[in-house]
Amino acid sequence: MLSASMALPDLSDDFALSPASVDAFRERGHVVVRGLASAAEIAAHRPALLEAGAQSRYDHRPLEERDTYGRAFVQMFNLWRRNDVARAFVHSRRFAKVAAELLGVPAVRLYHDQALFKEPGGGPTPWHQDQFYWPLETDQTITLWMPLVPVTPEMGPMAFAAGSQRLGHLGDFPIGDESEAAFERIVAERGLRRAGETSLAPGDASFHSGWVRHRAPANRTDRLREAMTVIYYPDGTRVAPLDHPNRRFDRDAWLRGCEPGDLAAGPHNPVLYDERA
Ligand SMILES: O=C(O)CCC(=O)C(=O)O
Repeated sequence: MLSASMALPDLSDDFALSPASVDAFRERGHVVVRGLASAAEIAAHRPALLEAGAQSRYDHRPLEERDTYGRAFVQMFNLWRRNDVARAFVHSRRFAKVAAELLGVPAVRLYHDQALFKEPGGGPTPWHQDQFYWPLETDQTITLWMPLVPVTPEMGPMAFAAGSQRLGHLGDFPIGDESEAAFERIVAERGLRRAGETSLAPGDASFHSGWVRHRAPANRTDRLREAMTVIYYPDGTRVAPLDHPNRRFDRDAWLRGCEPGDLAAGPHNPVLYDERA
């Protein structure tokens, strides 16, 4: 097991988030914050994140045998529980403070983390809305998506329907061929602006709202697109009704021990930033 005592760069300091970034996030439902972590900080954490990811991988089928969702990326959850270095990265106060400032809330909790590695030749990530899955009684959810390697438009960076978070929930579409077709139609019919697909350096952060429609193109290179995500919600949020199987799965996986109506504050949902503390 890797240990945090190995002179790991500290990710708890304040980051100077520009008011323009906050405005952009609230308007469009997504924003890129350049240099939230430095190249050196990513280099220091990456080996332990890769190790935790390898331990957490549950689908070992070759790319060709997977469905559309499975071909989009190799998905690995809750790396923070695998080793101290991954925990230090996912629990970063610096990252969490930026998430809280973008949401405009005093404190945020961890929902969960995911490593999303789009393989060489990996398919597109279909259009979807994250919050369809999440039994959280709030619209104020946010995901940090941070590459561990340089990501070019050919490798499948995040893409968005800008401002579409304001339309809220537009139908129960689990991620897959149906969500891709349905949201592609909605984006076209409503003339929503397509944004994103920009190159990112290791440590740049793309943040997006839980209701913004987003996708990612295929990885047309021979390089693995390594990205870490961390999902946050405001402290004080309650668990929403478990009104479909995806939400029951998510409650069992990420909000263990919490029932609808309870505070979403299970043992795996620590407060990662609190301006009142
Ligand atoms: O990494 C991807 O391709 C998609 C990520 C995503 O949809 C998310 O983080 O919500």
